[in-house]
Amino acid sequence: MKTRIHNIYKRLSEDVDGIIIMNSTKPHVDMTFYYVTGLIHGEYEGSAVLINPDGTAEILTSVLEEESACKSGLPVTAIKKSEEREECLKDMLKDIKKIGVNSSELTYSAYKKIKDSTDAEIVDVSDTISEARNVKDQEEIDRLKEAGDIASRVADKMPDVIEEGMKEYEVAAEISYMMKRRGATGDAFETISSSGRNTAEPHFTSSDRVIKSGDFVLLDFGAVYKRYRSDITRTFAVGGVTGKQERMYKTVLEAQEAALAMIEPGVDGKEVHNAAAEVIESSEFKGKFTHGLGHSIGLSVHDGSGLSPSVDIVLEPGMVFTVEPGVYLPGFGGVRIEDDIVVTEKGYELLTNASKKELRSI
Ligand SMILES: [Mn+2]
Repeated sequence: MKTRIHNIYKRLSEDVDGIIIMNSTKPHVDMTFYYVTGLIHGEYEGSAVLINPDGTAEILTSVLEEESACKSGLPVTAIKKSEEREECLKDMLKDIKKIGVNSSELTYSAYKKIKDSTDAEIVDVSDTISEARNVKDQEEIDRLKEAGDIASRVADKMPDVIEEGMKEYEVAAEISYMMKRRGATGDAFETISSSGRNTAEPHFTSSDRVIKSGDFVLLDFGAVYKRYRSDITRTFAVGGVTGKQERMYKTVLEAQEAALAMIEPGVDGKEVHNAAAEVIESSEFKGKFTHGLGHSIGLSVHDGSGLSPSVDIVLEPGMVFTVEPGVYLPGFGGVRIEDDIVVTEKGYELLTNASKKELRSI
């Protein structure tokens, strides 16, 4: 993991003597902890890792997770009683004059613990950490591919699973079970399993609504594989496809294709969003694409960046994003098609590959 630590340090705009990643209680566990240690198993609540400019690192954790933490190959200090934590932290930080923290994931109470343990100047290096994490290495890409593959295989099975009369939450439960049967350790986020008019709400999650003929069914879900996440959306029609449903689907698919065609190193992320937005804006569904085109994804489902009019980013090989245009008609329904991609030297590669050419009828 030395390379990852060097990647963070080489992107810093001001020098620091160390960077401390400090976790609180779940969900306030900084995924950067896993990024720099390479660990997969363990919760690491209340744990910390200090990373140094020379690429070395040391872990502070509880006895409970000592054995797991040692798998990183890094030096581990295990705390037996919580009273020891402050002394251990003081000792860890004793030679440091200027220390970096990841403010976007650090709770205020963890910040106070750091402040009470050192006289060092504390600086925020969260932008640098986010930039470093945005460019994935091969091991990360391999895991993202597996996470994408698990979700894609489940997406392709869904038309056989969904039946009229099922409730939205039953479909969500099937997805979760099917992903786990294929090697996922969990859902990448709370599954969106919406039907009928609920599909017009982009972040609906799921309800007890019964799926019936004439509905759209919109499924947005992802798998976790070795801590890395996928995110895919497919939309289906129930009991045949109407002309309007077909036109919505075609427009969204065309928007996604226009965006994908833009993706290569050196391109501004806003242009990728705009390519999709232009297709929708020049259609009968003008004004109905109401969110950014995509977000970066990795150890977190929203990994710190995105393809949207409000984010400044120039694409580099190794960046991973979702590409997810949608059209939402309140009271009628919505269509979204989402895939994950990795930017390559020449363009992009899809990490999800479920079929999408046609609006499939269930
Ligand atoms: Mn997404």
